[in-house]
Amino acid sequence: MEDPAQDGRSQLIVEKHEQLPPSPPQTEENGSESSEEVDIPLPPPTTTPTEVLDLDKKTPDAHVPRDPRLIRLTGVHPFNVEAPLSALFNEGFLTSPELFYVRNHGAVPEVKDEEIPDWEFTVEGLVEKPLSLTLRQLMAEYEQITCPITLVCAGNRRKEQNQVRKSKGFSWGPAGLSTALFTGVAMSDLIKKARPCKKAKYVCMEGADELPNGFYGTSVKLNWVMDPNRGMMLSYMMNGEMLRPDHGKPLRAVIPGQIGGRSVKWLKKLIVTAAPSDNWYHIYDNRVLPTMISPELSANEPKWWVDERYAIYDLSTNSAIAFPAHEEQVSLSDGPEKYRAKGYAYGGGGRRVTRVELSLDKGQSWRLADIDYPEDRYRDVPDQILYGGRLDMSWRESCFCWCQWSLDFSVSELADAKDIVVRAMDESMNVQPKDMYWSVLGMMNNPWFRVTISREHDYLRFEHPTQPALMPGGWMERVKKAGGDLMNGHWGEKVAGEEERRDAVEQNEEISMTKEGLKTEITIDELRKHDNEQDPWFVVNGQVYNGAAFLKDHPGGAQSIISAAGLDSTDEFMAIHSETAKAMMPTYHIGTLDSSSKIAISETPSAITSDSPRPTFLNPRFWNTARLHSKKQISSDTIIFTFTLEHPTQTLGLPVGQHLMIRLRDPVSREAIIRPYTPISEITRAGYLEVLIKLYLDPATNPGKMSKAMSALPLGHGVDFKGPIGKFTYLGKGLCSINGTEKRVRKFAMICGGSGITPIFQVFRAVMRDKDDSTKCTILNGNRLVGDILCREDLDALLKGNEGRGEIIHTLTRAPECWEGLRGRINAELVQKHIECSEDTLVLICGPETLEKSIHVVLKEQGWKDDQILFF
Ligand SMILES: Nc1nc2c(c(=O)[nH]1)N[C@H]1C(S)=C(S)[C@@H](COP(=O)(O)O)O[C@H]1N2
Ligand SMILES: [Mo]
Repeated sequence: MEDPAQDGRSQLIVEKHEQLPPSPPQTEENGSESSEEVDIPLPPPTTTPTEVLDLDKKTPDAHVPRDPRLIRLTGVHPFNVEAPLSALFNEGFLTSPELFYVRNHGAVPEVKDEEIPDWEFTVEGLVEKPLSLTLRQLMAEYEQITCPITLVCAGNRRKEQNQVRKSKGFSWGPAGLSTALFTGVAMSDLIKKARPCKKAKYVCMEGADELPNGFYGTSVKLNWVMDPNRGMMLSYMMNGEMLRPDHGKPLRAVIPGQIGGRSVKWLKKLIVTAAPSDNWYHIYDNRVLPTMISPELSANEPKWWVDERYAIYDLSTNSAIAFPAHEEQVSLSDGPEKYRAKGYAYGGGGRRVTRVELSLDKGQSWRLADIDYPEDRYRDVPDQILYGGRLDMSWRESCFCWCQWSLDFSVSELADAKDIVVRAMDESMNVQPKDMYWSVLGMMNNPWFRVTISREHDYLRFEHPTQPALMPGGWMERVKKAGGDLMNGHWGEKVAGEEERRDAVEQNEEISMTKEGLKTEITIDELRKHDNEQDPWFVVNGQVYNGAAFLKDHPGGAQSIISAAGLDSTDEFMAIHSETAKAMMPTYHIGTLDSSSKIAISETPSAITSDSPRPTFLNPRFWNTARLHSKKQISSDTIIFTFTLEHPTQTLGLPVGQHLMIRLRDPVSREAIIRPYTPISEITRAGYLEVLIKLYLDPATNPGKMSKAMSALPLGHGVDFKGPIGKFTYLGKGLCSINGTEKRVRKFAMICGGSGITPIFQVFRAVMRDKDDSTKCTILNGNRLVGDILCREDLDALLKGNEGRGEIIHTLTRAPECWEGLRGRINAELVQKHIECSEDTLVLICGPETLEKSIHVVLKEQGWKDDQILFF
């Protein structure tokens, strides 16, 4: 046999592969034909990820570099991801491999580049001539073809099903599909060569990924494999590059027009059989069981799973709206008059999408959208070799790819509408249904895709049905929270005569914050006159309060009241005050804003706009926006979020010891989520801000709102900050300012736990950095596990050269055996031993409420006075 390495084609492929990142794709002409201009869509620019993300380092996929933009749908591992819908759509017809959705049932098999040509696979079972061959042989001995194909996971859009009723599947948004130019060999060529026996009816496939229930495997029908119109192939190349690890490196099946689950990756075996695959994943995955089969029934009666009629092969007709995007805003006052809605559609089994229709009146009337079928452009060009394979399209009529639709609306008609719905129809007049067909695996979800429109101030706001994964947001969640029944045939909107679902409505006792009988009306002009320190008036929920009498006693410091003077501070107030604090409010209530002032105040700009760049970022009275630059996981539940400030030379403007507020909006209720944090980045650092945040995401303990919102925050997204706040400032050399009064200390006793270290860290760092100063610090840091100790290396580094001044004592409640430090909680004994009560010592405490309370008691017993103790 000829040495395959001498073959021009495989040579070419290897060359291509070695150029990393790949060069922009080119087409190569077929020797005999003259070169002609090609007018076919070519892949978008691509950057091969080269870094293994920190997240993946502790998983079996620690060998796979990935793109951080992908949204993880099943935690960190296994890797199941989709791109943000707009990012996917904006890539155009073809998707770059790094944004291509991934569905991995388990760990990615590791295959080194040099092992690629020797990858072995077999064709066996009911065949006369079983084959065993290498990828090198596949590339050298068979005809190579290239073809654009869209893969779609059967779970695409499943989050909508999960909103109606939890299915047995994780929550895909509408970006569980991607398109690439696949190069390889027609599956039929191999099967023909192996010569199937008469009884043969199916081709089973098996991958190299070993899972809890065996290797991943499934089957397709043999007569479809042999049908050129079905286009099934074995592929090793995607968009002109060898397959990347997540997509089956080095060899996979590509089964066009059918659900992605049939396109087995890391392909090792083709087995020709008389019956469908008995692989566990073929039986218990990729099915649409009848709608009345509940999760319980399906678990108790296995017969539902083995019924081949419920197995999914061809995709169903489907479509979605990409623009307006979720939470997109369109201005009513100073934007263009037209808005172009855009989205995608696909059919199943190679059937063409022949119309896409949109409605602004819930389906009473429809308009035809324009459809662009980029796939057709490959059929029109002369025969040629693309990426070493013959572009195998000129004769094909099957449509294996998504198409893009668009339709122009006037902004005013959008303003009059409540929603936009889209539906697609294929060439067999198969149209998407209005209502969802719920089933236990939540697959093949394809009802009309609906985006709601709401008018807010002078813009329109759009909401998609859901957001992928556990990300909050979408009208389905909102409707459900408001007690709507999503399956009532009207997307959960109230219809006349329908009973409200009481159980779903959250009912909270409201605490009254107004003085009974008080009728005084106050205008915005009067309010604004009181933007001073002597008589600070502020507004919460349209009510006016005078904070003067409370300045000294305010636990958050006088400054935060003064900062709110003359302003509406509803969001911050409601976000950070306890019920006890709210109950105190009637005492300070002095009147109600009159109705025109209420409107005026809600239009107060939230940030000062100025032309010259501001030297410092924070402003105590107004919110300013910084953009999320990156996230770095530093422990199992703690992430450092880095934000970029407005310009590279801007500093934060936060004195040591003070805090800032972070504001995010709950995407569903638009309610502001505001929490105080102390950044961990250097106070003097320009251009950036780093905040360490512990995330409480355990579904068992009701995930925190802020945690959910922060973890769902995409890179590049804006977050609002305001500050500084806090009654304590460290001025340096032992000098502190507490509520405006200066005090000199010789020693700080710092007691903290968990993420309570962050404000302590700022002060500790400032003290330790000052080399010609004698101020001392002792930190008592209590945690559960070793891994829970935050910033440990940074803390230790600060001790260097400060022997005798700084001391850090760790104690763990769940220490491993090898732990040499202290064990147990921070208690009276520990405090007594390490912190001596003295006039010139100040205790700083920050940690969980239980810790703060118990330490307070301990300190009082040991003779400390309240003015020596400061709670951060
Ligand atoms: N070996 C193997 N093949 C597999 C899978 C898998 O987990 N293991 N997942 C399947 C499913 S359900 C889908 S939707 C597609 C996804 O292909 P992609 O990750 O390249 O997008 O791969 C299919 N092939
Ligand atoms: Mo899938």
